[in-house]
Parts: sequence; structure tokens; C-alpha cells
Amino acid sequence: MEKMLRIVEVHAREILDSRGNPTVESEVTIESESGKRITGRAAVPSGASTGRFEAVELRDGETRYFGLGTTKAVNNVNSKIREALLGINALDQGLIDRILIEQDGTDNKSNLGANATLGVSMACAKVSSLALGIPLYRYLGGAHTRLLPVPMMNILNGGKHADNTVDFQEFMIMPVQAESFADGLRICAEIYHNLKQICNQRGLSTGVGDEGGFAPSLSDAVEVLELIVESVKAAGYTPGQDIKIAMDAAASELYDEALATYYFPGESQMRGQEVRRSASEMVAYYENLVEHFPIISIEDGLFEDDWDGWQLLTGALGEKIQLVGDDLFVTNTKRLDAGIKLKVANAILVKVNQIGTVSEAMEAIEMAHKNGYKAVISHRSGETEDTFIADLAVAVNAGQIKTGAPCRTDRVAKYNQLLRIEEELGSTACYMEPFRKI
Ligand code: 2PG
Ligand code: MG
Repeated sequence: MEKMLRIVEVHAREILDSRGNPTVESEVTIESESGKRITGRAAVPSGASTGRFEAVELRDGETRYFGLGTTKAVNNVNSKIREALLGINALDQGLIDRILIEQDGTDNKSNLGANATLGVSMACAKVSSLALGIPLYRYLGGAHTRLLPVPMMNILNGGKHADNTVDFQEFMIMPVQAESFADGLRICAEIYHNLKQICNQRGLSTGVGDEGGFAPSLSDAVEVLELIVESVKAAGYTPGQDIKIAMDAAASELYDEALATYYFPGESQMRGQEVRRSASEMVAYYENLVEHFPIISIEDGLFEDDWDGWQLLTGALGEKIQLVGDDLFVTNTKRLDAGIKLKVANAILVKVNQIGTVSEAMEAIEMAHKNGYKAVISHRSGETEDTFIADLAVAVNAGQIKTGAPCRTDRVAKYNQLLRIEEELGSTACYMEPFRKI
């Protein structure tokens, strides 16, 4: 007979995220067959460069917290969701997530709020792993779980995540020759500190953006990439060999729909003239960057609904580098399926709050893997101390994680959890294998 972990309480509260904005924290309490009560807790992250096709984050829209309050989402957990889940077996993640989806009843979780459904969905997985006495990655992933992700580590922030002139949102380094996750993390942190020193020497700001990367004002992507290459060398590593570069252009934020072009506000300011690029000019721009710098991955290179442009981009670079769909796919199997059919991108960014339940996020990962797409597990720019995504990355053998700089506890907490997991897996832990095939 299947083990029963009966849900006896569901409770949410409003807490703060790393940007000082409210978010939802949920707790699910079970009573085991022996009568023992155990509680699992999860907190919901929040984006800034939010894709328009993402599941809806329910906000109060009233004066407190400038309209960003989450009391409506919290109340939905404490009333409707609680009532629907009391008595259900917490081990039945698929059923729980189906109940959440049905209770909401919309395509985009706009009724209950994805921030209401997700916290509960994650808390159910957490309490189950606690009650069974197995690690969360093992509970979610099973016996074959063994691959530590390569960090896609953000060291320089721009776009919506910083107040500088850098137009692309994220510049990241990937330690592709490291011996282990711990070794890769060390290499990245060393490069991060070298970058700080170089910025200091040049009189560039060493203030950080939302994801902990530095946010100096630089003239364009080329200047950023040169600075990164220099920092890699200064730390004693070889760009292109030890370290590859990844970027998130977050191009939906640059897209001007009226003129159907990409507007670069920072570059325009630095040059003193308006800089706009068409989709084909963007593709040529990326091709040029890829030719001159060791770039291995570009995320959201084009606008979230520019499927033609994405086909062009994939045709030009899809065989050479990883092209990641974030706003394009929004962790949604319908959009991913459309992308697979149109042969656009070759990887999906997975953000659990873009879709609102653990099961749906895992379905998107499964669909990606089955179709030869990579899955990169990702944080949001607004984060909490919750480390769920670290376990998820290992659970699904994703091989890559994007979770910010080695700076600010909301980011470092995920890396530290991965260090613990690697230690626990011991000699069965792997690093890098699937990624080498890119
Ligand atoms: C992204 C994310 C995370 P945000 O665009 O990939 O880095 O940013 O959470 O603001 O959408
Ligand atoms: Mg992105």
C-alpha cells in the first residue's frame, strides 16, 4: 500500500524578496501514519524582465508596497487552496498540482495567482522529502540523480537589473573545464574578484545589480566582453578553454514594437546617437560577437514573439552555440512545443514561477530533453533564501544552472546547497558530461 502523508495544514504568509518587494511563503504540514507532524516551507521568486506569456503573479494593486502586496495570493492559499488540499496525500505531487491547476481554472493562473500555486506545490515536495528522510533532489529525481550543474554565473549586470548603460541584461561565465562543481564555483568566484579589482583600477563602479553582478557603465557589449576576458586572464584562466561566456540579452526588453526594431538606450547614450537594430542586424551582431569572443550560450537573443527572427537566429548560430528561450518559452510546454516544431532555439530556461507548479516545470524539462533541447534551471532577479532550484537542477540532471553572482546570500544560498549536494553524492557525483556535447 502506498505511504500516506496526509496534508493537515496549508498556510501562507507575505515575506520580502531580495529587492525588498513582497512575495509569498507557503507551508504545508503533513501527519504521517505514525501521527508525526512535519512542515515543509517554500518561498516564491519574482522577475523584473517578465515575459508577457508567463503565468500571472497576483499582486494586490493597492497602495501598500506600491501595489506589489501579495495579500490576495496569500489569502487564496489560506482559503481555497487549503480547503482543496486538506486530506490529500502530499506524496501525490501530480494530483496536488492538478488540483491547483483546476482550482485556478485559467490558462495562466490569473485566478489564484502563480505565486499562490507555486509556493504550495514546492512546499508539498519539500515536506514529502522531509517526511521520507531523503534529500529533495533525490525525492524529485530518483535513483539516477547524479549530475551537478555547470554554473552559468552572472558577473556583470545590465538591462532591467541595473541602473547602468549596459543594454544586455546578463553576462555570465561558465567553468567548463572544472573538475567538479566546487572547483567551478571557486574559479568563478576568483574571476569575479578579479573583475572587481579591474573595475576599481579603472574607476568603474563596483556597485552590484539585482543578481549580484557588477554594474559599471560601459559603452557596449564589446567593451563588457573585453573586460570579462581580461578578468578571466587576470585570474589565471584561459578564456575559451577554462571559461566560456554566456549572455542573456533579454531582447524583449529592448524591442520597440511600433518600429519593429531593437532600441539600445545605453549604447545610444554613450555614443550620443540613437542605436537601433533590426532582427537581421541583431543576428549579424551576435554572429560577430560569437566570432570574437568565447560565447557558448545566448539567451533571449530576440523578442519573445518574433518567431521568424528566432528561426533566422537559430539558422545562423544554432549549430554553433546554445540558444536559450526564456521569455520565448516561459517554461510552458505549449510554447516549447511550438518552438520545437518551428526549430527555434535549442534550449529552454526553466523558471518554476513562470508556470506555477512543480509538475508543469518538470514536464517542460522532460519535453525539452526528449526533443534534444537543453534545460537550464534558473532563479529570478527577485529571489529569497529558498534553495529549491538547486535541488531541482540535480534532480533532473539538467547540467546547467543560472543563479546569479557569487555575491548576495539569495544567490549564494543556491550555490552553497549545490556544494552540500555534491559532498553528499560523493564519488557518484558527475559534472559536465552532457554539456560537453553542445
Ligand atoms: C532572466 C531572469 C533571471 P528576471 O531574464 O533570465 O536572470 O530575470 O527574473 O528579471 O526575469
Ligand atoms: Mg532571461
